[in-house]
Amino acid sequence: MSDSNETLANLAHEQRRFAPPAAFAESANVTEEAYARADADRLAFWEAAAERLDWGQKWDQVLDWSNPPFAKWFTGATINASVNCVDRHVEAGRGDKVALHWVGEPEGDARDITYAQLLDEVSRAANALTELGVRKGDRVAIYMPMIPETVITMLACARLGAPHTVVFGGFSSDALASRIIDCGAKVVVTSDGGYRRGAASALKPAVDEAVAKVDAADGDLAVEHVLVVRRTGQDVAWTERDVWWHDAVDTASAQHTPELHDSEHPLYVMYTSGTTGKPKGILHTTGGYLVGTSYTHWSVFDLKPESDVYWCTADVGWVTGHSYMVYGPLANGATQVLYEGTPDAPHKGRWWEIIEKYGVTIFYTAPTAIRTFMKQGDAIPAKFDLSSIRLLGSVGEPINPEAYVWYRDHIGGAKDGGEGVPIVDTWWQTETGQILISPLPGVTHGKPGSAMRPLPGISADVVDDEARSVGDGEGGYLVLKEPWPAMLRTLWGDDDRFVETYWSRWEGLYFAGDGAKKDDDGDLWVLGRVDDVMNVSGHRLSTTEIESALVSHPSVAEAAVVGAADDMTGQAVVAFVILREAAGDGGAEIETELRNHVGREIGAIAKPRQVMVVPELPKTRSGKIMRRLLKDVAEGREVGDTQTLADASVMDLIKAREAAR
Ligand code: 6R9
Repeated sequence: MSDSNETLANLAHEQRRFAPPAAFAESANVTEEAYARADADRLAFWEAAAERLDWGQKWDQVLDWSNPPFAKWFTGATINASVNCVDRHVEAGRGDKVALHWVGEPEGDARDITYAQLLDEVSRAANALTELGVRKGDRVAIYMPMIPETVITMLACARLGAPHTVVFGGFSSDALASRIIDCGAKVVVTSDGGYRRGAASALKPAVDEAVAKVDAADGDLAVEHVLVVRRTGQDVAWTERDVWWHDAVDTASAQHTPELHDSEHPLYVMYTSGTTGKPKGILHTTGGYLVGTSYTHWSVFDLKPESDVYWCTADVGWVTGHSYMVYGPLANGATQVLYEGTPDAPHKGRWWEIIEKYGVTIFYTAPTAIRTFMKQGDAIPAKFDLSSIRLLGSVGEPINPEAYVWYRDHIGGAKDGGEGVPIVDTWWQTETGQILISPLPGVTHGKPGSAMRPLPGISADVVDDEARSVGDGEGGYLVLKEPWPAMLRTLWGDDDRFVETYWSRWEGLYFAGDGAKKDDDGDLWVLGRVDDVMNVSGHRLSTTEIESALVSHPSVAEAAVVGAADDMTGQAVVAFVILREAAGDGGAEIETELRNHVGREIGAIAKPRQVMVVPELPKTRSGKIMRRLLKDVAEGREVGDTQTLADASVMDLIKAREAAR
């Protein structure tokens, strides 16, 4: 990717730097010392992190890397993830502490759950699942809205050693069926429905369809039971394999004696969003995963369990919901918010209202959400008291510098001369299980758009086509050079595909699939998937960079850029933009103005051939733009598979806009 350097260099003109506030740095959980300690002895560093958890048998070996790329962490040790997330806090006298401030979408529908109550509920659910025939090693599929029972079911499965697979509630019955079949789940846990955008939506019908598809599929697989939570009270069809949660779980005993599992016992399978091809079942195991997620949750978010109120807005059907809503925070004994609905129901200030009400101190969300709020205008968050916030996080995509600065100003208190709170831009993947690249908020200064440095104990680098480490100011591929505790162990049932997908490009290196660059200070900028790199007249251009240039224009809230086939230039830049509300329809000259703006920011070569103003962009539930679909529009093709879109109607809106041009 060396020919991309001329355009990559443009990002380096970002000069803003934000040092950690002095008071924050003084009391931070982790200081500079951690990097030196990890550099001196990486395995001793992770061994010390493991001491933060409760184990049965201790390990013989921290890492067994004798059969790469198949890692084993904390070999010979035994542990129970559910005990670490629940029982041990109750045993330590913190049973009355709130674990979950659950907030339903309908106003006033909320429930606080203490660690002691969580222990009762998880124990009951573990007993009920046992009663339904779930044994250690069996798989359980979870297809639920964001309600406490979802977290309870995950922890109950972990307690039994029955790996769960959570399928996002917005996915179709086909997607659910293919996941059930791939991992051979024998029980499905669901609800009648949930609340989203002010209305009750249904879930059970999709489960019924999926179960019928599993029955009809080849092989002897069958879903034995469907356990159903009554959330909305809507009518549901009922068969003899269905069981109500309130019949099975509420009546079960609240005493459950957990078994310890091997450190490498499977904890869960998470299917990646599957933007192309058959979804991959990412397998995470128990001991190393819990070490990696709990340590990074404590260090990156500077969690003070006694005083913080933490809120991660991710859906539990995404890996962030697993690592930084369930396992990391609960292992650390955090108090957190769990919100069922969408940010705009019943009004656009709902998230800020929740922050004010619960005094949220640490807030973790995605760039796509931040850009939506930018679009709606500064006045909405300004109506709420957000002064409790002391740390902000971002995950899921590169955060455009403008979005970073807006986040810091309007949510992090830096507007009107305020000091502002640290922002952690956290890079990681479903596969990595834990955050790998991020500032440490009491140590690293923030640089808008850069994820900065690998965390202590992590060996990441940017390399060229020959796997040579690139110099400062140069771009290439993001790789990991050493194993880390929460790494995926394989793809469920497909070791060959695991090796082929992640470890075959260069000997001994994990290739993350992302392009990145080192700036002149050696800090890392993740530029997005390498397949998002365009080639225009022989120049390599990154979609992220052009998108950031567009978002830096005062009229633009969001942008997605694709490379469309072009007779003259090979590929041409086509941009889709959403305007800020204050910009109205942008006026007749908006397209020319935005093309010129990109020309000024990056260079004439990056000027879009075409700029389309659209009302929405097609996104997966985790907020990633599905550029593949936009490319279909840009190249005038029939739009491909929209199965994993959070909202499938978006493509109709975009096509209608294109037709009206
Ligand atoms: C946690 C999660 C992983 C891909 C990853 C990269 C992108 C995530 C990012 C980021 C730039 C960040 N990504 N965080 N890019 N800066 N802070 O998102 O997992 O859904 O598996 O996606 O997301 O492209 O490779 P997952």
